[in-house]
Amino acid sequence: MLDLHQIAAKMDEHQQLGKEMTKITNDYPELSVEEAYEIQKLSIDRYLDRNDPMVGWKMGLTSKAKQVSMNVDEPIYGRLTDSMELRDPVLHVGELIHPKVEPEFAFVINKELQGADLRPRDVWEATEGVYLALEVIDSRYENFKFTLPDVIADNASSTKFILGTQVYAPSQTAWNKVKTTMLKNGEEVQSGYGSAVLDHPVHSVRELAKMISRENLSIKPGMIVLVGAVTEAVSVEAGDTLEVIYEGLDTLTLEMKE
Ligand code: 0L1
Ligand code: MG
Repeated sequence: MLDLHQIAAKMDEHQQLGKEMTKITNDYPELSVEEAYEIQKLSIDRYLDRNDPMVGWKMGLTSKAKQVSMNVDEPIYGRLTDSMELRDPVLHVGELIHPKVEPEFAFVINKELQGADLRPRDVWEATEGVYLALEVIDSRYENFKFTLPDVIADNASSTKFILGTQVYAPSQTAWNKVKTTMLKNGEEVQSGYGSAVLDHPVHSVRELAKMISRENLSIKPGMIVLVGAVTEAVSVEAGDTLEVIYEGLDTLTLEMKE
């Protein structure tokens, strides 16, 4: 019998230990998206019980290419907690399974955002600032292979993230036009524009508010929203250095260590 609490406990254990597991849908092929979001919530409740509070949300599958590859027509969301935020730009890969890094933007929200029909200006009015950000994703499933309910239950592969030092005024930049280039050990590996995120990152925050409103949830003041990847994610291992150039703004660097 499907026991969401039991699956959430297992998910949490594998996330904490950085330990691979087989897909939930191998045992429960009928697992629904709604049940998967419940598993996600129950597993994150366990973080909260360990005094690891929620600091924000992340959006995933925000590029058309990723949606097509997973045969879905809407993004997914995950929950970010304090322990996921790196304090220094160093990633210890020994604690992880098969980490990948992707460039993102993070919106910091200072006014509650709720509902299914927000306008871009509602989001801008509630955005205190925008940070450049890197997200580390590390699916708990073997070979990074999963179905939609699996990845939702695994908190949208959330693992770690880091924000740049500088905060930008939301109106300073056309965030959809920011060119982002990722160098791994000095070699260009990916590049893209902010428009890869649902045409404009602001739409990602609107979409998040819409999706969580189905559970009567809202984006609370003080929350961070990682809006989604600007380029494909890049696999990393100990000894690698990633530099991500956000043209006209700044460069973020991440060092991979054992
Ligand atoms: O942050 C992301 O876009 C990841 C969403 C989950 C899919 C994946 O792990 O590639
Ligand atoms: Mg991401």
